[in-house]
Amino acid sequence: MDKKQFPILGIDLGGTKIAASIIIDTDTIGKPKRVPTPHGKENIIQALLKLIEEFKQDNLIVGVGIATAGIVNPDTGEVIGSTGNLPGWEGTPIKKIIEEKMALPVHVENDANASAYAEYRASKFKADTCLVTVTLGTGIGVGIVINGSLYRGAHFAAGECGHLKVSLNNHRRCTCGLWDCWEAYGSGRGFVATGYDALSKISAHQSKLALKKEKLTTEDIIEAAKDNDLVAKQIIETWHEHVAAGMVSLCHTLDPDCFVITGGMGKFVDYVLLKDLIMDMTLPRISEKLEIYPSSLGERGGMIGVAELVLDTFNSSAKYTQSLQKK
Ligand code: BMX
Ligand code: ZN
Repeated sequence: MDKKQFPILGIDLGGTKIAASIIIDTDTIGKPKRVPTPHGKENIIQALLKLIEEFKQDNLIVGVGIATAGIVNPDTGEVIGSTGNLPGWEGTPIKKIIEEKMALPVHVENDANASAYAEYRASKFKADTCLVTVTLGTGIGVGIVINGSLYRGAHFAAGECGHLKVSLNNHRRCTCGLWDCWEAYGSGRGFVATGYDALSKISAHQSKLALKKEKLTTEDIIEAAKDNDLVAKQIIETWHEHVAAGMVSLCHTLDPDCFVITGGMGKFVDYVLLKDLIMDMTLPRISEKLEIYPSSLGERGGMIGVAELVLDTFNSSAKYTQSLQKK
């Protein structure tokens, strides 16, 4: 069988949900299966094992790729850092645990890195020098592809840009324990926090959102904005300013060809507004030719990217064996 045709189970483990699908030749087969991310390390491991078992029953699988939130050492397949978005996940040797239980080769990668790899490999965007994906989800994850390779940093933490400091006010605490991280403002959680901030100053006759003061959701705000609620529209605009703030820092650090926006909150982005905000706050040399695109792969990016990384490990070990045989 051509290695491209090897069926790999790709799993994307985020702070809110786990999604999984069989990947063959860089595409998902059928509709991805989704389950809510359970609380705590043991429950997450059990959920992963259950999903893999279910897929194994109906499909031939030759490897498993797990794209997880958290800082990952892809060589050992261990989660070496994690925020409160996945409490207790730090220190989990996922590769070892799953390989022992399932007798299948496993590759583990940070979720945002896996998405960036998939978007780059899908080649829908021109990015000769640097492609940056921004995953707007429970947190904010960033994946950086430089000259065609994933950039992971000296401690595998490159792209943990959700924790860029975007304010000096000590106003919002991030789930990582630091203050005023980008994701405390620009993620789905940050969006709702901005909503609560806005609602603290208004009454029900100014916006019907005030009735949701006890339990506000992203959908409440989006629906109210569709009904022309001015407070909801302002919350959405402020969220765009927050998303832009971190991207501006990334522009000045990396000078990318393009950004690709992924994650559950990506569908709420107004690309014209976001580009305008970024241009206003970025040196002209950098922003003039900068492109910002919606993801070409949607929620499937993480699974596809990590499945491609599994195949890469097969290819590099095959090359290693061949080189030994030649000696
Ligand atoms: C957090 C961090 C990142 C992750 C990002 C997006 C943890 C558990 N997560 O900044 O590693 O890439 O969130 O994660 O440390 P998601 O859950 O929104 O997909
Ligand atoms: Zn943080």
